[in-house]
Formats: sequence, C-alpha cells, structure tokens
Amino acid sequence: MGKVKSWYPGHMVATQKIIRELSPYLTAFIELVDARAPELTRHGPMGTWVGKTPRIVVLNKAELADQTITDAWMRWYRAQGVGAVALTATHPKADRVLRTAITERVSAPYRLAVVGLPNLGKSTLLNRMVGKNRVATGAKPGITRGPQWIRLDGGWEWLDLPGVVTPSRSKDWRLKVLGVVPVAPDEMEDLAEKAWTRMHPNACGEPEAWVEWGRQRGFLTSGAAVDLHRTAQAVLIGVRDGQFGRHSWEVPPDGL
Ligand SMILES: Nc1nc2c(ncn2[C@@H]2O[C@H](COP(=O)(O)OP(=O)(O)OP(=O)(O)O)[C@@H](O)[C@H]2O)c(=O)[nH]1
Ligand SMILES: [Mg+2]
Repeated sequence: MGKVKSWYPGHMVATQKIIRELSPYLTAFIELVDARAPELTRHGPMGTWVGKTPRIVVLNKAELADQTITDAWMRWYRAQGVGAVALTATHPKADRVLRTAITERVSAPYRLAVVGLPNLGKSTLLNRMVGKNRVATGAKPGITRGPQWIRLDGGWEWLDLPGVVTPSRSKDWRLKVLGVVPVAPDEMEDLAEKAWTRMHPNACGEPEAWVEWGRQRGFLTSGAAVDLHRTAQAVLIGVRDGQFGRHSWEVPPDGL
C-alpha cells in the first residue's frame, strides 16, 4: 500500500505548471478520459488549470466500453454543453474522427495539448495522429515523463504531456482496475475478485468463481492449489484487454 500512497511523482507537479502557463497560447485542450468511466477518470482540478481555453473531452478505449452506456455519456456531455467524442486510439480511423471533432469546434491555428490521468492513451493517440510511433507508450501509468511538442500534417502542433492524478480520488478501486493507478501486490486478489464479480453478474452467490476460472486456466501451485496471485494478475490483464467482453464501470449521473 505504501507504494500507492506516495504515488505523485515530481513530473506531475511540473505538468500542472506547464498546463497553467501554456493555456493562453493553446487553441484547445484535448482532455482524455476512459470511455468505461469518463467522469471517474476525468481530472477534477484541470478545469481551473486550463482557464478559458476550450476543452474537448475524448472518451478513449471506447471499444472496451458498453456501447449503450457510452451513448448515454455522449448525451450527458451534450446536455452539459461539453464538446465530447468517443473513439479508440488504437484504431486506424481515430485520427480522422478526432480531427473532425476538433475542426468542428475550434478554428486554426491548431495548437493543442493532450491532458488527463495516466495510462489513458494520450501518447497512443498522438502516435495515431502522426501516423507513426513518435512517442513512447505502455500498459502502465507514468510512461511519459516530460512534455514533447510534435508537428502534425496541416501545420497542427500537438503537445504530449505526462498523466496527472488527483490524489484524493486515486483510492477508488475502479481506477486500479482501469490501470490509472498502480496496483500493489497485496491488493491484487481483492481487486480481481471485485472486478470479476462486477463483470460476471450471473455468477452472483459464487464469490469463488474467479478462483475456479484460474483453476480451469491451469494456474496452480506446486501443491495443486489454485495460484491466487497468478490468477488475479490474469484477471486484471483480461479486464485490460477486454477478454471478458465490453464493460463500463460508471453510468452517467442521470442514469441511462
Ligand atoms: N484497448 C485499448 N487500449 C488502448 C487504447 N489507447 C491506448 N491504449 C493502451 O493503453 C496503454 C496506455 O497508453 P499510453 O498512450 O502510453 O497512455 P498515456 O495516457 O500516454 O500514459 P502516461 O504517459 O503514463 O500518462 C497502452 O497499453 C496502450 O496500448 C484504446 O483505444 N484501446
Ligand atoms: Mg504518455
């Protein structure tokens, strides 16, 4: 648990300063959230950091979310007067979808900065916009360590930034399941059980169903008992990769 508590590295403090200082010079902020839990993964204090500069909310990893719930979120953002678009940064068409969403809302010159919590796909989206792998990405939070300006076609300029976290919110277990906050080894089994139960509502009353899944996969110790740690790891990877189907972890405040 200690590791998680001290999880607010210096580069995140530096990022806040950059966002505040650059805000007047930018056309818009591209605010990344996870389509499976958009408001939970939306950075609260960002609103005050960006000032009057427009924000476009991008609900990324949409292919992992429940489509009906994502549609409800899109209606909710529209009702709030917030420009939002749902996409999948790993999909080849994502750049076209995003360019359209941006040009419909703000005009040239396009000087953009991508902001949001860690591990949401900010750098993946940039690579998609450039059409090649220009910046590092990875399946754990904290890959991007410093700001990086990249030029895109059409004279667009795009600033990739490290993810920032809201320490007060980082205790929510769903942020750990979504990969935004690192998971300490001693909490992995508890998280896997919670995640599994949420994703398999029909297995209600069978709290050990995730353990049985591990047994079937052959995750056994030398004594032929189920290796709970390995099973928990596999469950969390399965959630990350959509192995258990599409699932949303948060519904809009006004319901579906
Ligand atoms: N399934 C899915 N995975 C995605 C998508 N976009 C990004 N990822 C994955 O999410 C992980 C994090 O991506 P990054 O682009 O490094 O995330 P980031 O927001 O730049 O993270 P930090 O630099 O740590 O703040 C990687 O494993 C990506 O492959 C998506 O649309 N769908
Ligand atoms: Mg990054």
